[in-house]
Amino acid sequence: MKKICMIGIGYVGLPTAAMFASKGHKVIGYDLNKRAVDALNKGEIIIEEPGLLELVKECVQKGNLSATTECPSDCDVYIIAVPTPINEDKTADMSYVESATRAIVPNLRKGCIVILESTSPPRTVEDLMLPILKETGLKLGDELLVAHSPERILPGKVIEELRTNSRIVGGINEKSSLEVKKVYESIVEGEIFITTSTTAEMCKVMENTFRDVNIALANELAKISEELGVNAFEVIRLANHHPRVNLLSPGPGVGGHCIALDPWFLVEKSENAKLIKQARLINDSMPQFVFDKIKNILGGFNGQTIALFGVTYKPNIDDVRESPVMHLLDMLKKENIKVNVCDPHAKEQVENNMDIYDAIKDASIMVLGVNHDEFKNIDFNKVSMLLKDKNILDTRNFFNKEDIIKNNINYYLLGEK
Ligand code: SAJ
Repeated sequence: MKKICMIGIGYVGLPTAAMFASKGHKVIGYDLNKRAVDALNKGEIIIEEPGLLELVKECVQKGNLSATTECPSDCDVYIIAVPTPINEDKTADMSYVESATRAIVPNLRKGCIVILESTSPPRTVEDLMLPILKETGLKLGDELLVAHSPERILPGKVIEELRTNSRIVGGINEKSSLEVKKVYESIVEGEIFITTSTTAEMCKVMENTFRDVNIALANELAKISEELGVNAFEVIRLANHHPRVNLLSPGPGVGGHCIALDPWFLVEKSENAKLIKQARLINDSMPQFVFDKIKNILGGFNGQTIALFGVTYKPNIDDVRESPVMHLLDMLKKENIKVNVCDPHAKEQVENNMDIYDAIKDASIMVLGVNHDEFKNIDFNKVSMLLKDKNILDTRNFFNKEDIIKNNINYYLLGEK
């Protein structure tokens, strides 16, 4: 059993730390966010993730998991899971990785392991971390083992995916890869593949880029379908019966702290990343596209009320980072209209968060931004009575069209004229 320091106890670091602790390792979370540290020490969490609270509580009670705002000095393994956001100019902000690496330098001794989990532009371990780690005076790859092992967990299914997903371990040499593989073997049931640190970095960024480019294709299909008078979702449903076609779903854009950001790491690194850049721009254009559609349906903005349902970046989570519906909300707020927001998950993230039917009251349109489960059984008869002008725009193909039309509400769908 190892003593592990998890640097960063956010969406990735905390569940990973808890997972290691549940297997008997002694894990200390190190984070500058005092709120997160205090919560963890009480066996509480400040994010929403199914199963995480129970796991954290159990590990804290057993004494295997704790947190601190000071970098601990006597650990065997240091795992860096800090944010890698992007700057205004779309270049990577690597300051958190850099300061985390600097913070551990005084604490590293012979035999220690350093793992970068944060998604990072390819060559980060080689070009940013190794020069700093050299300051320890330890022989890298021999006395100090270093690797990149990217997290690939899907928010909402984090606990399950941490355990069952396969994992890539990219060491700076074979000895590093093999030792780091052993660390993850205690929590990962999936296969663990060994490669170089830069290949591992490239794999992670390409996985999210693959998804971004495919979503961009679906979003472009939605735009073209509106022009040509077809229903994009019907096209996708039918085309996906082809054995080698798997079109994804259009929507109000791509959010989250991963897919909406990571492809820019490649754009920054290479002028050849042309398709990747274009895909990013297409996905980023979707809030404007939805905004224009709403404006069109209403015949312009002049003091109406809009009921906006769901603002998180995807369903059934509380995360609003890079959420395209939050961008849409900001755009709508600048107009001469009132926006009633209803999001049962983003309780604290939006002001005046309303209940379902309070939000609809006197609105001229109900816009579905995110398909949370709570919106599954909406009573459209009641909605019809409460709406001032009877319009619904579904950006996710989530509502039952017949039910809406039956209740004398105009039905509009993203990807259909
Ligand atoms: N989206 C669409 N259409 C789709 C699918 C998704 O518009 O057909 C949108 C969602 O609404 C959301 C965004 O894309 O706004 C991203 O959601 P997601 O569920 O595809 O992915 P994330 O960002 O929650 O998690 C991704 C995952 N990566 C891949 O699936 C390749 C996850 O495995 C990674 O661990 C995670 O990024 C990460 O941390 O990098």
